[in-house]
Amino acid sequence: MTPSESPPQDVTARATKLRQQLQEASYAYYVLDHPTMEDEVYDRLYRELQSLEAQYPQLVTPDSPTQRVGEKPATEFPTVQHAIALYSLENAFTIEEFTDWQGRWQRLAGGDVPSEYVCELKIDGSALALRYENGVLVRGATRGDGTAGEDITPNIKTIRTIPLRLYGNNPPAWAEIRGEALIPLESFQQINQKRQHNGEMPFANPRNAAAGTLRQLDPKVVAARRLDFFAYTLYLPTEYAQIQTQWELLEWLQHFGFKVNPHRQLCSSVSAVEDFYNRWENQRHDLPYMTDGVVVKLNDIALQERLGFTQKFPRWAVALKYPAEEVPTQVVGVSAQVGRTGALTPVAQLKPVQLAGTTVSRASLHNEDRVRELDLHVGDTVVVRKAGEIIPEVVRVMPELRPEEAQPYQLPSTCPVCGSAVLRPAGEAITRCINASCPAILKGSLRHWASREALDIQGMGEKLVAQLVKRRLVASIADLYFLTVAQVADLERMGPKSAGKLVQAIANSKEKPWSRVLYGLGIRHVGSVNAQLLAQRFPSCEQLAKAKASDIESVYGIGSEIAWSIYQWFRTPANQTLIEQLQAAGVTLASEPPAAEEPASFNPQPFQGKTFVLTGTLPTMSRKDAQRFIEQRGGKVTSSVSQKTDYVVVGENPGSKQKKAESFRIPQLQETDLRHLADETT
Ligand code: 3BA
Repeated sequence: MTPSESPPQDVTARATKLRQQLQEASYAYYVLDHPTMEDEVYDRLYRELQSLEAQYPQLVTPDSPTQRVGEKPATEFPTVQHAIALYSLENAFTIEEFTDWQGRWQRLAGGDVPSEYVCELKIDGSALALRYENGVLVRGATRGDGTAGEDITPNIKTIRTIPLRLYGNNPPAWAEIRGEALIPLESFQQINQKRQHNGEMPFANPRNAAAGTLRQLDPKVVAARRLDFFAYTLYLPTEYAQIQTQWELLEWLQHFGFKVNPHRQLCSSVSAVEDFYNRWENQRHDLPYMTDGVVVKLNDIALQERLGFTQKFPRWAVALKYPAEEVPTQVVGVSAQVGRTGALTPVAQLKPVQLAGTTVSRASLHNEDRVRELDLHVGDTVVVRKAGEIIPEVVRVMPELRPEEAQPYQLPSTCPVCGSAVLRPAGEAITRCINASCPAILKGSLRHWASREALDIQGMGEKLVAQLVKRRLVASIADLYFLTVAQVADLERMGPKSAGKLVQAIANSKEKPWSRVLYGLGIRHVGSVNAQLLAQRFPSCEQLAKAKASDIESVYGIGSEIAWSIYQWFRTPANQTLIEQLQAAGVTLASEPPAAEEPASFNPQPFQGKTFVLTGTLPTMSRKDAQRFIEQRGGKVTSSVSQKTDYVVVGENPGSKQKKAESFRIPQLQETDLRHLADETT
C-alpha cells in the first residue's frame, strides 16, 4: 500500500471519533481538572489514532491531539502582524490611584455614569494572541510590541489548556483570543533546580521562565515545561455573537473550551473593588501560579467602546498592582560591612527601586561564597527580594545584562573599618576582623545590647552609637552605665532634654531580666530563645559562668556547639572584665526566684514533629507571626496540604488549601485554637 492511497470511509470515521473522544478527555483533564477517562484508556485510544495517522497521513488534521508536540525544532520564529493590536494596561498602585482613574473615565463619559466592574486576577505570565479560523487554531503569537509579535504556533500547541479546536458545532469564521500563558510555581522551581544543576542561569521569575520557554525553538522542551493558559479577551465577527459585557465574554471563552480564571468578581463600587484587592493580597500566595495585581475592567462593552483607547492603554481597564516582592535593579557598588561579631558582610549598593512598598538602596550578599556563587560583578543587574523584616537580599544576577567592563567583586583582605587583618577559618563561610577592639565590633555590640529583644534602650540609634564610639565616651557595653547627661548633651543633634531621656533609658535597662541581659551579651549562637532556656536552668550569671560545657549542653534545646561557645565566652578575660563591670553598674545578672507554678520540666516544643499549613488571613497574627509561633514551638510550616499535614490553620477568606484539608480530613484550626493547642500540649 502506498501512502497516497485514501483511507476507507470507516477508517476516516474512526479517526474522527477518536479525535473527538481524546479532545473531550483532555479538556476534562486539563481545563476542568476533572478527569473522565482512565489514563490507560486514553493512551490506548491515542495510540490507535497515531497508528491510523501513520498509515494514512491524509488523516492528520492540524487540530489532532497527536499534533500537540511537533517533531522539528524551528530555526527562528517568523514575525506576524496582529490583526487586532494588543494594548498595555495602565497601572495603579493604590486604591487612591484607582479612585483617580475612576474619576477620569467618569468625567470623560460625561459624569456619574452607573458602572459595574469585573475584577480579574492579574496573572504574571506572558500575553499570547491566538487566532482560530473555522474553529481551528491556526496561529499563536507573542505580544511583541503590540502590533507585531512572533509566530510561535508549534510551541503554543503544546499547551494542553489551549484548545486546538473551539468547542461547539457552529464555530465562528474567525476568532481572536488573548490571554496569559504561565508557568506553575512548582514547575518553575523544578526548572530552576535543573538549570542550576546543569550550571545554567536560573530564570529570574516565573514570568521570565514563561516568556523564555515560549521562545524555545524545540517544542519538545516547551511541552516538558507544563505551561498553562488563562484566556481573558475575545474578538469575534460581529454577526456571530452580540456580547454585551466582559462577564459574558468570559463565559463565552469558557464555552469555547478555554480555561478562564475562576477568581473573578463583579463589583459595583470602588469599595467592592478595594475588598477584592485586599482579600487577594494575602490569598494569592495560596495559588499555584504567580499573580501581581488585579485587572479591573468596565463590564459594559458599549461603555468601553465609548471610552476607547489612549496611545497605549484602553481607558476602560486598569491594573491595580500589588507591591512587588522581587524586582530587578543595578548594583552600583559593593561594600563590606563589619558587624558585632567582626563578620564582614558584603552589601550591594543599588540603584534605588520600589520593593514591597518601600524604597530599597542596599541588599545583603551574605558572605564571600554567596558572592562567588552569584558571580556578582559591580554594575550587574540583579534581582532583589524582601527577606523577612531585615534588609533585602540579592536573589540572582542577570549576566546577560552585564556591562562589558564590569569586574567581579572580591572581599577586602583587611578590615575596612580598622585596617586589621581579616581571617576566614578553614571550613567556615564567614570572614572576620580579628581585632577584638575594632570600633565596628563595638558599635555592633552596643546596637545589639540596646535592641528591642535585648535591653530595649530607646534612642540608641546608629548615629548616636557612632558618636559615642568615635569620641571614646564608650569602650565597652558597661561604659554606657557611667555616661553623664552633660557628656551626652554635648553630642551632635542632642540637647539636655534628649540627653536626660537617654541616660534615664539606659538606667532603666538595669532592671531588665537576666535572660535579656544574657541575650544582649551577644554570645555566638545565643539567640533570644536560647537565652530564655539558659536563664531558666542557670538563674544567675555566676552559675552559668562556672558551668561545665556538659552542664550547659544538658539544657533541653541546647546543642554542643552552643554549649561550647558559651563555655569559651566565659573563659575569655575581656568578657570576665565586662561581667564585673556590668555587676558594678547594677545590671540584673540573676533571675527573681522562680514562680512556684512554673513547671519544673518546661518543655518548650509542644508542636514537635507536627506539620502545619496556613491559609487565609488570621485575626491578629500575620503569616510570619503565625509561622514563628509554630516554629518556636517546634512545629513545621509547609506551603501545601498533603497527607503529611497535621493541621491547617484557617483564617478569613481561605484558599483552596482549606478544601484540600476537608477532603483529606485534616483538622482545621482557627488562630485561637492554635493558641490553645500550644498551651494544652505544653
Ligand atoms: N486581563 C492581562 N490586557 C488583561 C484586554 C486588556 C487586557 C492585559 C490583561 C487590554 C492578566 C495586556 C496585554 C494585552 C490583550 C492586550 C488580564 C491580564 N486585559 N486578566 C484590557 O491576567 N495578566 N494585558 N492582552 N490585549
